[in-house]
Amino acid sequence: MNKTLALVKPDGVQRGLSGEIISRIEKKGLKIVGMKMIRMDGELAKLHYADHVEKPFFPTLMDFITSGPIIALALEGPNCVQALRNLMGSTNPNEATPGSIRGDLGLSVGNNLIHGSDSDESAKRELSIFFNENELFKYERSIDGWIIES
Ligand code: D4T
Repeated sequence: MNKTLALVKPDGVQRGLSGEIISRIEKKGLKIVGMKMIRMDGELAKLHYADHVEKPFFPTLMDFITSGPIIALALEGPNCVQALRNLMGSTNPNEATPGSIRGDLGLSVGNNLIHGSDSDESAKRELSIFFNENELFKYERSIDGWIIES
């Protein structure tokens, strides 16, 4: 089964929205197979956002993402990368569809509450940054038959 990485960003934790965000992920049917609270440092931020290091917004992004604790989630489910991206909504909350996390809860691109891997390849790379293999759980949920077509 495919996996993806979600991060509740510092604004989500500070605003007391971690529960709301994680609840939406759980209600969708995605299975949490790893979860931890950490504070990213500059080195981790550069590794995670390697594609953005040269972008003009990177210094602001770096300050923001290292400004407080985040919650990292390893998620599993069919097409979980796309499922999570749909739940999140567009990068800019002002363009995100109502009903999505960013569309409902955010107002600015620099404070957009949640990260989700954008491809299976990125998910693999990013999960290995935040989780060791032994921190990822394998377990069955009795409700899986009601969520996942066999
Ligand atoms: P992440 O990577 O955080 O899930 O967001 P997205 O995948 O939706 O968007 P992204 O990689 O293009 O941007 C990463 C991160 O940078 C912030 N950002 C982005 C910003 O502060 N200003 C900007 O102009 C852009 C494009 C928001 C998300």
